[in-house]
Amino acid sequence: MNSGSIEHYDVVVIGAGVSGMYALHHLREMGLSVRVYDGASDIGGTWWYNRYPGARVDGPGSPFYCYTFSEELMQEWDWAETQSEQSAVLAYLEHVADRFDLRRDIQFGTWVEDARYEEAAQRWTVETSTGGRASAKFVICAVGALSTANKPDIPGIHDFAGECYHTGLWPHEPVSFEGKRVAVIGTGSSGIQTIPEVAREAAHVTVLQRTPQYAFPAGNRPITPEEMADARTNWDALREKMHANFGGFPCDNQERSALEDTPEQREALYEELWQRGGFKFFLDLYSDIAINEKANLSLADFVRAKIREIVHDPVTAEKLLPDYFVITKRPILEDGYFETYNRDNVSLVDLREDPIERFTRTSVVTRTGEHPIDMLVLATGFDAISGSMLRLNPKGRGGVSLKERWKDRFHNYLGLTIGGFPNLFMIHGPGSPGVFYNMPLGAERQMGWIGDLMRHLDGQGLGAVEPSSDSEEAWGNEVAGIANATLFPRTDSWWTGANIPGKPRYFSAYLGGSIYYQRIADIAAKDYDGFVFEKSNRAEGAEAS
Ligand code: N01
Repeated sequence: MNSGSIEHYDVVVIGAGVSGMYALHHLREMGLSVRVYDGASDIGGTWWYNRYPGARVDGPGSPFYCYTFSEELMQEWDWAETQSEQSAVLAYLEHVADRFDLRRDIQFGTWVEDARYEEAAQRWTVETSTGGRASAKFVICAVGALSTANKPDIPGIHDFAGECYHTGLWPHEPVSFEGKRVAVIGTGSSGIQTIPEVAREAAHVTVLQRTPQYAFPAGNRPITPEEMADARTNWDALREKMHANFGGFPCDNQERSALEDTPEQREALYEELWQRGGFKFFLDLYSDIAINEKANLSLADFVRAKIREIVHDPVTAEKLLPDYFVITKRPILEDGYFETYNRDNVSLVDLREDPIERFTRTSVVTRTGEHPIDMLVLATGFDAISGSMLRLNPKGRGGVSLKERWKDRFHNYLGLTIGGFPNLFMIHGPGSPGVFYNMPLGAERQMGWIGDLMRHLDGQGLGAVEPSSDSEEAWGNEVAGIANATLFPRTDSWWTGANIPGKPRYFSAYLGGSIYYQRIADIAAKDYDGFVFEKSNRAEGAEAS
């Protein structure tokens, strides 16, 4: 494959996380030559990086947060707990890499520093941090929806001389909190998983909270051998159910409005779900919690009452009460988070009334005082959904960069393709259900669709495909239309880009996973309606591979 200083492939895949790993497997099955690049030293993506204490699957969890493409894989892998810890998910992904011999086509420790479309050749050229160059007809961006760490720019933060860690870039060596005064910024999923773990060891934990959050009991428990056996026996039916479900999990879609029930009936359901715990809380809820303000308030009030009940100190409890529409920020699963505030070694600073002014070498200074600290944990999240694509910043037709193209809006069609960037595909990009869907299954389904389009191109002697600007605009309107019928866009969140200063602010994910997969299948069936194709510039048989 190496001709001079440039290597030729059919496809370059960027990222060896859950999506990139599947992309590699699928493309190989199609008989294509593939090179995968990843900056990390092994597979896993998000699961490789996010090793902070308490990191666990905080979605519907095992055994259904997994690939579905291989019956054998399902049959042979045992999951121990419903909310698998990070090391268990990584062990599973390592098993997948071994079983399908993925690593031989992955170049680790390698960042793609430039990806550029060569219009005459109808190919992409990529340049890497290790000095390599590769050319490919197709590029798949499996760069992760939650992988570009958001590090807040707070005065003096770089002067802080103690240990400082971001949850999404956690060290591989053990971190000890023993006897230390630790400040944690951030109370999203990562912060809420980390804080109780740190508090168990540290001398003192100061939680610096900007937005109080609704968090729900994780309900983590062992998966019994009978449950695993059941899942295996009924795998085909469960997989079918996953395909039909809104979020890609084997659950029934809910159709009942919260307002059909009396307040007592609602309370009883919320209590039952709260006691059971787990992400199924949201999947077994009423259908209109994220749509109807009154329905939403009924659940928000329920959770606020729970926080008041759990947290002993009423002043602290009051600071912990969220005031946005429940579920309109990513729902969080917790394990002893609110109870942590009953410990003597934990204090809460409400940054809305007492903001951070600066860091010194040894402390964080807020408006009302100075907090001496030995360690700072940044649980401040990610430049989500679009951030990793922008970090890659491919250059499309005419050398136009993605940063230019996405200056005001993340233009795309089907969440998979971008006008002006022929033959480049995204997995879990803006405009797709991405983070609103079971991500391994979503990666399989998106990659399957992309693979079919590649086959279509090669079968028809076509050299390039990209969406028309009309289809991008119509898709953007469809995504916005669905989102605007809900309460989601009315809350500042990483879903709306509000966590990153200067980022275009709007809700960019396609809500309604199963509908999305039907939509993209229908478009393929209509000869890829909305796409513009270009004949191959190469003489027949001259395709490099
Ligand atoms: O990030 P987040 P995360 N000053 O953006 C605060 C997935 N996940 O890493 O809410 C002060 O949710 C910010 O405040 P605010 C999951 O989908 C999965 O926790 O913006 N505070 C917020 O409290 C999740 O939703 C798993 O006002 C600042 C926090 O930092 C997603 O990843 C585990 C600040 C960031 O919360 C992201 O979760 C963990 C500033 N300058 C996460 N900047 C598993 O399944 C930010 N904040 C294992």
